[in-house]
Amino acid sequence: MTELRSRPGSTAELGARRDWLEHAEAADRSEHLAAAATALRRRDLEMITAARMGHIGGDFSAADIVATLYLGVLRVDPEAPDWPDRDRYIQSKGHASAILYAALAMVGFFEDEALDTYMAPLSPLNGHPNRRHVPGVESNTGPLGHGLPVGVGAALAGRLAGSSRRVFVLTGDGELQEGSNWEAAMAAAHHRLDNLIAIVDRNGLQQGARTEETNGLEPLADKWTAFGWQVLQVDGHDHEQLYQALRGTPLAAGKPTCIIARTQKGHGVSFMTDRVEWHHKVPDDQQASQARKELAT
Ligand SMILES: Cc1ncc(C[n+]2csc(CCOP(=O)(O)OP(=O)(O)O)c2C)c(N)n1
Repeated sequence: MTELRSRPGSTAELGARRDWLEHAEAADRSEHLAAAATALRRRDLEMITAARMGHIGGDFSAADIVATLYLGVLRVDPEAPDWPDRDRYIQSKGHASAILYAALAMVGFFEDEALDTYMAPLSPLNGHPNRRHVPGVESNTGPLGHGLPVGVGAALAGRLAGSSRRVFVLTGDGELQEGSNWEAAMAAAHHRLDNLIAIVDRNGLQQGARTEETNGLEPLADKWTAFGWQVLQVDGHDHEQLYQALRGTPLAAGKPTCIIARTQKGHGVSFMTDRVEWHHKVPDDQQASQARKELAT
């Protein structure tokens, strides 16, 4: 198996980008993050088209969140991926691995060309992320409902170690039907984990159906509030809203934060948007070419 190595100079590059974003006008920041998210979607499309496998719908709903986190929010170091005080990003919706890998490559945890091996035999870039094989991956995920419990442990460990690290967990909304999330939510409030931020990719679709038709989640914000969390709702495709919400965490001392990001599955490509079949459908040649055109700007 190929060992993935960081891109030389990526730490300084990412630091400069994060500083630039912090001091930029809101409109410039949004434009920069939007361009990055579109580049991630383009790369993701090529990975999935080449592998003939993947979860493009959930990748595209999360792309703006992932771009904003990696470029503007997370204190991580691509050339020192195990730096103890780094922020932890746990992508609990592990099936959306392609968008995570594309982001890790974009900021330099490994070279872009490794993405061409996505899901190939012996590639470290499996369909579900493996922290032993991929620098920057903080937790193996795939079985839904595990990321938040792991995040609670990481946040508690951070506090015990006296670290200023924050722990961000991205969950799908269908994923919230797993009871383990609610045990974790209860424990996080009990331990007053204000260094823990859950982000819900609220695209309204799961595999094969709408969440509200399968096992309804609403009133979702009230549920998190009742579990003792501070809750914020944002447009999950609005980069400035995402940037301000994510950078503004924790929202309250002594409470974990939940950001409910309203998104669309397949966002960015017209014929995939809010279409349940694009959970894990692979574009044919004509669809891929149409998608490329729509993602060209
Ligand atoms: C415990 C578990 N059950 C079933 C699956 C199969 N599975 C993979 S993705 C998915 C749907 C997830 O829906 P959601 O959390 O809303 O993710 P998104 O729509 O953002 O892709 C399912 C059922 C799984 N990975 N883990």
